[in-house]
This record gives sequence, structure tokens and C-alpha cells, in this order.
Amino acid sequence: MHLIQKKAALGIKGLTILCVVLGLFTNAEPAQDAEGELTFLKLKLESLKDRIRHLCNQYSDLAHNCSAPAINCTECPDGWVHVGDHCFVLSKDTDGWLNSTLKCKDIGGHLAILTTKEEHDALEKEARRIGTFNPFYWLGLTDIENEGNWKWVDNSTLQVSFWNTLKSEPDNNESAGKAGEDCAVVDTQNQNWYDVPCSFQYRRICQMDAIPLK
Ligand SMILES: [Ca+2]
Ligand SMILES: [Ca+2]
Repeated sequence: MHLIQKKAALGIKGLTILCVVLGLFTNAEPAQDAEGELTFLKLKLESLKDRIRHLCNQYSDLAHNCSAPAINCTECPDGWVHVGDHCFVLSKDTDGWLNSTLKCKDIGGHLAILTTKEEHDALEKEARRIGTFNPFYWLGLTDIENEGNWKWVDNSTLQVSFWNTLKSEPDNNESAGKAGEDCAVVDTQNQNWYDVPCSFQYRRICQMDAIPLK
């Protein structure tokens, strides 16, 4: 009886060790599988990118020989709006202008530098798609250094503007304080710009360069 109990105990011990060893293997396998799958997916992604590049280049070459509009073989991150060589994204949260510049930097971009009607059209469409009570968004445009001398966040001077001149913008209105209005927003419903106090809270448009595929 005593011997049988000993054997049974040994049997349980052996079974436990076997289970632990099996457990080690079964735990190790998914990790190896995941690593293998990741490598496979990376290869597949690269292969698909090559394919897109190839197709895009073919399309561009064809477009040169017919009346089809030219396209740029570039891409934007998911959720960003692609216009020409640039990508734009509209924030959901609001903040002051300075913090907004930092938040755009955090995601690898800068506050939007809008120079064309095409960009305004695309952003109006995107803002309407998102839908919000307040259609105003920060732009990367300020005259904080030198009153009346409007500069973009890349330090370039303002060439083409979309100020709401019917309302005498920019007017550096001091009704909200002596600091006046040194930061610009775009009204995405009518594509007009306004200068407003930099401390006001608005959503923002961040921008980055589209990634060339060629
Ligand atoms: Ca001003
Ligand atoms: Ca104003």
C-alpha cells in the first residue's frame, strides 16, 4: 500500500514536470509564431508598397500621354487628408495656439500652412465630414513677433491670404485684451481667415509632407 502511494506520488510528480515542460513549449510556440507572422507581414507590406510604387509610376507615365489629371505618387498616414504633396489632420480637442503648435510637433508635423484654394476645399470637406459646432481651426500663422507682419510657422512670409476682408480681418481687435489678436484661425465653413487672441481655445489643423513613393 505504502509502495503504491509512493508510486502514485512519483507519478503525479512526473506528470507535473511533464506539464511544466509542455507548458514551456506551448508558451514558447505562440511567441515564435507571432515573430514569424510579424516578419511575414513586414515582407508582405514591403512587397505591396513596391507594387503600389510600380502601379503608381505606370499610371503617372500613362497620364503624361492622355488628358487624365496628373497624380502624385505619395501617401499620408491613415486618417490624414492628402492634398498635393501635403497631408493634413483635423484635431478633435481644443487648445491655445502655442500648445497647438506643440501638439502638431508631437505627431511629427506642424500647424497648417495653407496656400491654395485646393487645400481649403479639401479641409472644408473634411471638417464638414467630421462635423462640429465650432468650424474654426488654428493655422500656423502669427504676427506675434511683429504686429502686422504675418509669418507662417516655417518662418516664411505670407504670400497668398484668405482673410475675411469683408469683416476687416485681420483687425488686431483689442476687445479681448491689450494683447490684441496675433494668431490666425480658418473658418472651415467659408474658408475665411480671422486673427484672434492666441490664448483662445480652438481645434487645430496639423500638416506634414506626404511620403514620396517614387
Ligand atoms: Ca496682431
Ligand atoms: Ca480679428
